Amino acid sequence: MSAAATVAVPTFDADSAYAYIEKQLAFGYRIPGTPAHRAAADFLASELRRHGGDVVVQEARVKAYDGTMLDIRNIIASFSPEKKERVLLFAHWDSRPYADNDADERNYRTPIDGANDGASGVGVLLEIARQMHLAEPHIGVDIIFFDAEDYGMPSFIDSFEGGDSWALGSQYWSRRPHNPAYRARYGILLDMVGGKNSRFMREGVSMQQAPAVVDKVWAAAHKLGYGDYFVNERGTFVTDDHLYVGRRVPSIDIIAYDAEQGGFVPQWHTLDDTIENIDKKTLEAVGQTVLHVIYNE
Ligand code: AHN
Ligand code: ZN
Repeated sequence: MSAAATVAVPTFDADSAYAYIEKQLAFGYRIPGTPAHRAAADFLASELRRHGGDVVVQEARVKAYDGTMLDIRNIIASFSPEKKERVLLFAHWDSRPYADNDADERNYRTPIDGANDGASGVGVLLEIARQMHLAEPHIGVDIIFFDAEDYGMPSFIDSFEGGDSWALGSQYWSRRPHNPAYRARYGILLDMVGGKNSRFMREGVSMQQAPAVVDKVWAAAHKLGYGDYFVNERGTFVTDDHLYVGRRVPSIDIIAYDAEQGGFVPQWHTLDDTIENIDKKTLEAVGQTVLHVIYNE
């Protein structure tokens, strides 16, 4: 792309992304099979449509780790569907029914708000959709909100199984994509992109599947002054939606990981994963970085 032909990169509005997180939480827990889950799905689909996306809602029944059948919805929006060259952006929109990492074990079976774990990635992507409607990038973009990422086997169950009990929506999509011929240059997953003091490391599966995309995204972040967030250190391997999407589209995961803590963000799968622990500066670092990457394609 010549310099003259590039589109100016829009300015990411973190207040807008934050408001989208609040809006999702206001529906209640986005647990598959519940009325709050259905209402939230309807909102997400209509919001993507309002921002100019061609929206398809992929409905399916999948089996959870405990045999429960879950009615799930993957929400898929295509922007400039006529364009052949495309990038895929995705996040999970469901919220976890268990606070199984809470300090108090009496909370293990209580659902979490999922302000960071779920709503943050969706909030950033809805704001990106809004920006794309105001000024179209050169490349075609698809946004998928995957369901049932976070219904994985709880840690209070003593079992060696459960490794494939996460990311049920993206597992389904990777077997049966909404369009059998679907392709994109690469995919970027946003997971837990709104926490305070968040650090994004070069995650292991991403480095195996699409190291050049990790380089591109991390370089963009450093160029924009977000080098404190996007650290150039190798992270662990995370079983997340990008692993399954990666069977069709080489994909990376922008996911907060605290190497010193030896885990994800401190609020991960606890009752503290609330709006109070969302930091607009983190949303901005991720949102502006992804916009930069998209508008430079
Ligand atoms: C596992 O704990 C195996 N995967 C974590 C993926 C995840 C859960 N992302 C958000 N919530
Ligand atoms: Zn989770």
